[in-house]
Amino acid sequence: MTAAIVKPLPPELFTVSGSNAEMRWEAMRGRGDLVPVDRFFVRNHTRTPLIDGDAWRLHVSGSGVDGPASFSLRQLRRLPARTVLAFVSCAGNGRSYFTTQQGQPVPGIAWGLGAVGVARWRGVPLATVLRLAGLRDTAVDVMPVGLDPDWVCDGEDLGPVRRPIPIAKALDDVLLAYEMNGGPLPPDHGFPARVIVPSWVGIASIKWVGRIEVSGTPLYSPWNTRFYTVDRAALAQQVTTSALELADGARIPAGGTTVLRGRSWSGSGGIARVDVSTDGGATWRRARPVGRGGSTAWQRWELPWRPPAPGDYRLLARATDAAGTSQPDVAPHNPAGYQFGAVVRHPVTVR
Ligand SMILES: Nc1nc2c(c(=O)[nH]1)N[C@H]1C(S)=C(S)[C@@H](COP(=O)(O)O)O[C@H]1N2
Ligand SMILES: [Mo]
Repeated sequence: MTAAIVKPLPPELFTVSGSNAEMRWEAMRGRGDLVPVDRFFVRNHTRTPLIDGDAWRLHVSGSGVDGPASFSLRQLRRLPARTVLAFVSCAGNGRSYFTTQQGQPVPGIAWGLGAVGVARWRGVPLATVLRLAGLRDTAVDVMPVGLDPDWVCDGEDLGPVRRPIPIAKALDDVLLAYEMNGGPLPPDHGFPARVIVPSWVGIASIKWVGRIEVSGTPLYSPWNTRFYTVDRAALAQQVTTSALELADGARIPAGGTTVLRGRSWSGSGGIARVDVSTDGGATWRRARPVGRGGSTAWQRWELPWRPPAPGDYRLLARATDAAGTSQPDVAPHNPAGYQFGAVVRHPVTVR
């Protein structure tokens, strides 16, 4: 039996939990916008399938297209390509803070803030493929279906991982990606092709797509009815989140100036500003933006800090999105612990 994740998972880059691997934030310290494949987080419901790209075909069918149509990888590569810099961020990212910061136990993978990554994705706009399959103007939902093994949950076979996207979003900025950071999509991230749904929760970005159902009536799967929902509504845009490029409990040298670095991202149109507190939230200073940001990626930022004395500190970063909404102090509780978007109190030790 092969491992659930194919690529190496060195402990200095990842925290592994079953078939999932979280990026350690210190692994991005001082780096550019892109998370290299060797440290990009992996969320697998089951395991990474090894797919033969030459034999693979993408099938598009359903009542929302004239089709059926099918495409080989070579055919997709010959279509006009587009590139997008976008985060993939699990809806459960930050889940452990419901417990550690808010005293609310929640089930599921106890992610820190490392179930997120930004990559440069290249591929065909999903709109192009849908139109080539004869998209009808009655289409309402588009559901990519993964080729990974069926997911069995508490003894119940829920079928392949799949989740519908409303037609308006599918035609807007969704990409059928076959490249990541300039190379072919790696097996763990969806080879030969995955969907990238910019700004949305990670589950929308289905990996290893083999089939796309296009329907004139609303589509349902356990992933938009039972999981990745809050109050029965399917999660869509990811919440605004900030993370420091530091380990939990990182040691910061006393007696000098340290540059604090971090990143913030938002599913609602990018980051307008980031404020940082080094005194537990009493006072705030505006961080300096670094690099280009962009509405579907993240904004890097930095702030010099001279700790006044040795001791334990809590570092807080609060981002404000393009609409002027700032991260709250408390994330709204929900039973599955999705979308922890509150300001995280990051412990460090100065000595
Ligand atoms: N086919 C398939 N697609 C999938 C998943 C999966 O298990 N199977 N996991 C989803 C979830 S929950 C997330 S957060 C992202 C993670 O993408 P990554 O592993 O490339 O980081 O993929 C999504 N797409
Ligand atoms: Mo996820």
